[in-house]
Amino acid sequence: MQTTADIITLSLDYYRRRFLRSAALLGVAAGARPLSADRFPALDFAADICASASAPLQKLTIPGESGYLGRLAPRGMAVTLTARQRKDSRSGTGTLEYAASHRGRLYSNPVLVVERGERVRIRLANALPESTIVHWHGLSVSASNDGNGSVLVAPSKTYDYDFEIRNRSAMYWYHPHPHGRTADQTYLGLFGAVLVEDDADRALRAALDLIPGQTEIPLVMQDRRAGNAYFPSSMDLARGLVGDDLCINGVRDAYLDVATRVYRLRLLNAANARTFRVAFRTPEGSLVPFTLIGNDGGLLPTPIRCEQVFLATAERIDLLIDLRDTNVGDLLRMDTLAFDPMYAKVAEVAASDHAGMGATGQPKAGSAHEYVGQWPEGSPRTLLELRVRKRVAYDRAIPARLSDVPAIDVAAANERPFRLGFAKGRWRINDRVFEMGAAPIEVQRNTVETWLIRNYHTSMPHAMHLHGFHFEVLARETSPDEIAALQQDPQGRLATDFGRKDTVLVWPGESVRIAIDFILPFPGPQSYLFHCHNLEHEDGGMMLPVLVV
Ligand SMILES: [Cu+2]
Repeated sequence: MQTTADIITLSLDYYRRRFLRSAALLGVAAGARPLSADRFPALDFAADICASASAPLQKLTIPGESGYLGRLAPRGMAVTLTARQRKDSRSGTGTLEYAASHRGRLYSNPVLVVERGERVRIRLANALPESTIVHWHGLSVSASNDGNGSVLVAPSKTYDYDFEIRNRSAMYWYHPHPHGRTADQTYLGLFGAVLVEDDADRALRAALDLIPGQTEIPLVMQDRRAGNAYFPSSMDLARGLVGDDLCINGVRDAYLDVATRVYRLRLLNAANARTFRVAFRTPEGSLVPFTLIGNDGGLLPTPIRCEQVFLATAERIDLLIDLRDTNVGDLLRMDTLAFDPMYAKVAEVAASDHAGMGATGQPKAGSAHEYVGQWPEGSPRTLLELRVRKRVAYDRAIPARLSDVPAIDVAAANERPFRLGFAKGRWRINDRVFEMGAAPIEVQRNTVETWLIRNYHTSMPHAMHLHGFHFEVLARETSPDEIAALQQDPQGRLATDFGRKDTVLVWPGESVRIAIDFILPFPGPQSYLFHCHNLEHEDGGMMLPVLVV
């Protein structure tokens, strides 16, 4: 299905449109910045890379009760999120933000803390120079509250969301979803988290003496390049854009002071495209096991002892790291381990395309400039350094049971096949590229379906996300060896596959079968989306409309 010619023709028109719109969002006159090979003058980013390599680590910002990623509990009050240009641009946060003011406190990209069953009223105010909309990633809301991009909010206009929290306790998140502009706006800094709380979550906190902001810490992760601009190359559009530095909670290259006890770390991968292979290591490199307790859909039924898990774009993991056996002065590193990014086919062709341009001097489709990354996908890096500073007494035990997650009854389920692949310059689902208003996949409400998502062996990994519904991963088949080595059960499932999910990474050559209960309390047909959450793929049309009737 995929040919060299297909990949080379990643449309220059498509790329040029992206470029001009990005320039517009940055307030740059498009005509003043020609599309040329010197888009990234070498000195610019070389200087920044040197600085970050030699600079000491910075203290991690732990979100507090205001400010960047501050915890904002609406408790029935309406909250206005203003999408706008940041006034105090820091290198780790991008240039855009969701600003909010609540009970006299100011927030930037607030973490909304809500209770299961709570009614939430949010007004999105658009102070950007272009249209936007907010998608509530993982929340089961009606189509009009989902922010699926069918309705956009024009500059200086507002949009009102009003929904009930129907989901289990977990870390959900929100980000823009205007089709074709999602990658730009998210990369430039528009994202935040939603923490849903319920009895299962409170029981865990009580059992382990966890205090949010002290021993329970959200880690909102995004990889960024030097400067504050989104200018993907043709290769970036084909593979997904990966940055050169990691920012956690808006801080580049961070460390965290800890004590000799159990910490709960809640990771959100808000990167456009990067996958992490999360592990903990001593400075000597030995792996230190941790306990996975949750994922996108909340707490797992039981804790799982792990040495490593993959975390794809948009996925979340909830983990416990036990530091009781460490000593004051010890270091522990949360790393991403090396892995094969499995996009060799696209990479080879895009690279040869670029070489061809150099040889002939003639511009070819999608080769307007190339970006030489400092942190290629799959290469190892320390994400966060934990510095043991204090000895404390701690004798709590991790509960053996975390939550009840009943299996979805698939006895009467219809199976629906999906194929992920590449043709004619675009990533596709079932050979289709998304178009607004195109015929959707139609699903009967209150029925159970199984979806078999098959990824071509010549493809690359795709993080598939369904709006509006959580699903159960039933099985992984024909997984690549690197993935199969991490299987937890005969169905080929990984530690992160248990419980419920809203995003699942499907590797090349792999088939993932999921079950979805399309129970829907909202009247009338509701339109959702099924798409790859690699934001460059999504904006390029790797997305299908799903209509639940
Ligand atoms: Cu993809």
